[in-house]
Amino acid sequence: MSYVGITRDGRVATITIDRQKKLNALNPEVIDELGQAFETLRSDEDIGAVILTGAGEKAFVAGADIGVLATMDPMSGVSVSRQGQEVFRSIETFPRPVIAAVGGYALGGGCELALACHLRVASENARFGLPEVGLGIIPGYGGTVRLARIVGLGRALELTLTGEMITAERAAEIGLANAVVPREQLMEHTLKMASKIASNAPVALSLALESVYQALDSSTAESMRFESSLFGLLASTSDMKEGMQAFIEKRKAEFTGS
Ligand code: CO8
Repeated sequence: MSYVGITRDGRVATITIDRQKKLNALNPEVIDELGQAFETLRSDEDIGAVILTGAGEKAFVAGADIGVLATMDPMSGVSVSRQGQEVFRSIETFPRPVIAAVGGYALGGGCELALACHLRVASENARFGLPEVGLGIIPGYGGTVRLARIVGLGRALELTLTGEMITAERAAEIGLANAVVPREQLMEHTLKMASKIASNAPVALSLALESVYQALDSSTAESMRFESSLFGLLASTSDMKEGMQAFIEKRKAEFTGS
């Protein structure tokens, strides 16, 4: 792949978008490769968590490629938006936790990409924003849907309608970033978080994600029933037996993902 790379460190995979000349802006090739990268890892049982980041010191992703957007007609606008939405949805529904390591600008489609991840760690120099309305468009990769769920309606509307950038510190205050760390510690801190997550029972991680996201689209009663079913299902796993036995024996659990 030309713009997207995958590296591994134990049970953590890191996917890096590298199109630094354009601040990692998302053109159709980048989006396509991003989809391929997550597809490659999806069925890999040895992966317990994924980090998604942007190469270079300046940007996570500075948005969709404005040069490409400028040539859109109504039909290609819909197809470009859907292509991104599908890939971003494959990240949101990825069966292991995905953490965005945001080391600079996360603007427009880049902010939307971070929103599609399950968690976000930001460096102190990171900037988040949805500048689309200043370009005569709206967020088109799920940002109008996901941002309000994460930061609440009022704050989501403020960001969407002003188009203004916010600092990493402000992003943490409103729950958009889960943590803020110095730039030089970004990858180390995120890897530590990902490794901690990946040391937990893999099936429990997947079902926790499924239950939380399913609840966003269902009634309370339905969601509670779904949660109970998944809870019951976990009683059939050897990882549940191992987790509890390890606690009783005061030792570290050795999970197998079964
Ligand atoms: N698209 C294309 N090129 C970009 C983008 C982008 N989003 N962002 C930066 N670049 C390019 C610049 O044009 C420049 O290229 P060149 O050197 O060839 O001129 C290079 O990256 C470096 O950028 P700058 O020189 O501008 O760097 P600065 O440090 O001066 O500024 C900024 C950094 C503030 C991030 C500035 O580059 C900027 O404002 N970028 C655009 C940010 C933006 O508006 N993003 C939102 C784009 S719209 C969007 O994401 C819509 C998503 C939904 C789409 C749905 C599908 C239809």
